[in-house]
Amino acid sequence: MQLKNNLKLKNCLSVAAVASAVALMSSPVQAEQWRGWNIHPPGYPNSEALESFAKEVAQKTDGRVEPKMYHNAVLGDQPDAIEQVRSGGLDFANFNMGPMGPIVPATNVLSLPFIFNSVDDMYRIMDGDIGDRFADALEEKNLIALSWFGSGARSLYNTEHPVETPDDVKGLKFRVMNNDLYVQMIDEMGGNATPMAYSEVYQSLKTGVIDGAENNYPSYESSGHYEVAKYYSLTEHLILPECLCVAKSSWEELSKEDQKAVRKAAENAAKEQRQLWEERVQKSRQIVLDSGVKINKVDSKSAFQEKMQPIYDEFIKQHPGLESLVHDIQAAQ
Ligand code: GTR
Repeated sequence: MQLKNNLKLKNCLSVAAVASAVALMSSPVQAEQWRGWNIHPPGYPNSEALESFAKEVAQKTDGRVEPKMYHNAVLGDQPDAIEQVRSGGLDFANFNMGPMGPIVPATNVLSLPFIFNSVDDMYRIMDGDIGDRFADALEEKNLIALSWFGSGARSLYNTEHPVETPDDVKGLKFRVMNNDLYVQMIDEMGGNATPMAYSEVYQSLKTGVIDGAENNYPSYESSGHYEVAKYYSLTEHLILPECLCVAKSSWEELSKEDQKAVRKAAENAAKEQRQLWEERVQKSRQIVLDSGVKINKVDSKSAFQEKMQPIYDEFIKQHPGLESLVHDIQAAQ
């Protein structure tokens, strides 16, 4: 009886083993659930493009990768999110190159004020060999930059008065992104700067902790900063590219074929973002004007540019290895 039961048990076990082996063979490969970070609200050009990226990736990999977007920085502020993507805690994100500087020193070249003459120059240069050099530097820090988004030109805005000359910056306290170069930038203009998370700027402007900040039209508008800081002055001191970046660890889990599909989806997303961007700039400009914002041109851009020379000199002194990158960008315009 005992023997018979043992045999029965053995048979049951082997049937179960075969069944689970069959189930394993026939079940589809486990999909990779990818979490994507974004600082902007739904509907913003970058957010729309990221949603398209997520959709195309799921489609083109036949569901082997299933990206999901988390907008509005709900997964953390930008400097934290950069660390999370670097460590593979998050799988992908759209990052501005400004707060990337402290982690990937080469990207600080992009934060040198007035390094690009126009947004078109920035696109052309980032889409070419020079852009690849930045992508290589990012990869060394575990970030795979698949395409470049635009973020227009950033200008100063404040609660007090129009900025027409660098003298008008004196005595004002500005929020800057997390990067010492920007503290120095405002310093050279004669103001004070404090690095602060994007999510804290609205309240800080409202309560007078800061007098101003700097950003492009779409962010100035979508963040609501224009409701409290009514003077927008067209200094256009920074033209920063942004990346669609994937965590190196997530990237390396993909087959060559899926990598190709994901890269293509990122390139398509960049195309969409750049197009939507142009439309949004016009729309945001109109919204802020309608709300009573005073937009002014500065008297002379070169007056601001000249003030930036010490930043270039010091930067090259501290990073002699990056001098050629600075010169190559300048020579390409
Ligand atoms: C926006 C940019 C964000 C973030 C923000 C900021 O223009 O798209 O990634 O850098 O500015 O000022 O923090």
